[in-house]
Amino acid sequence: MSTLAGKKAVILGLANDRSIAWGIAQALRAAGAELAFNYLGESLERRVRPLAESLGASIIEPCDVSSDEQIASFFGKVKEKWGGIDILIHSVAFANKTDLSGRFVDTTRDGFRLALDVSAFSLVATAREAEKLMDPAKGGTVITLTYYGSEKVMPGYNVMGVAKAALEASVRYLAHDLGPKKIRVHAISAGPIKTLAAAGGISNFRDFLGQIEQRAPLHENVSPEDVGSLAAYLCQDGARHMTGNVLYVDSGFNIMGA
Ligand code: NAD
Ligand code: IMJ
Repeated sequence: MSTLAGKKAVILGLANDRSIAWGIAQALRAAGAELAFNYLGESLERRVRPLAESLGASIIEPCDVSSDEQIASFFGKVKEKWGGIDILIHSVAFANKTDLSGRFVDTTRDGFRLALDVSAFSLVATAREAEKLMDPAKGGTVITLTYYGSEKVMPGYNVMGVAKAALEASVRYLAHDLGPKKIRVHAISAGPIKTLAAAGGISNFRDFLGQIEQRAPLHENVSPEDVGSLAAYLCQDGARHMTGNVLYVDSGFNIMGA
């Protein structure tokens, strides 16, 4: 069943084979999509290129989303090679490690700016580029990744929680702007998954995984593949009347009050 046959998807945020972007890439590819990837810096290029090539990717180019020039040059190359796109996956976040422990009240201006720039504004900047490459007759899909720490306090998530709140609000405003062009915008709120961005020195990460097993209705942790299934669903025609949502892949954790 090739529900995404002939669709062209840009995937931002692949780092390695544990990345959520990898689960999404595999699901989109399995549904028949053609894939383009970015990488951040040369050391990640060595990891990203073989993974991307194994899924037959035709475009693998650098893009640091904190740079307008790199965003322009990346999407310029996509336009050159493909002419247009149908799907944008935004799976990128960054904050200073020092801002992901201790007290949120101690966040510096620069730390706040960095987290919001890379983790929230980058969706706006890349959605704007995607809009130019999407055909308003066919429409398109933009998907970003978020976390429940945007809504409720998760100790240590700190400035990233504030960035995710801005990201989720951006999804709604983008959905309003891009709706007339049949471009649908969503955030997938994933439960904790042990990726580079999660293992990277977060001391009590295992406690968050344990909480899902103990307290979530489904008592099981989620995987990048679970997120990929929903992303593939949202990109196909059957989801054409959905936009602006935050959808949970968290074993139901978010519904619990105690
Ligand atoms: P990951 O480390 O595999 O992916 C994060 C990606 O962001 C990396 O590829 C990294 O290169 C990229 N990145 C960071 N700064 C960048 C920049 N300036 N320019 C371009 N790329 C940059 O980790 P992941 O867990 O797969 O994270 C993907 C997304 O999922 C993030 O938005 C994260 O907040 C979100 N998320 C993760 C979890 C989790 O528990 N792992 C849960 C919910 C949501
Ligand atoms: C991250 C920090 C603290 C608690 C956390 C997380 N919990 C979860 C995450 C409970 C699930 C992972 N997550 C949802 C993220 O969005 C992570 C973003 C992130 C991670 C790092 C680690 C390394 C670094 N900077 C980072 N910036 C953003 O230097």
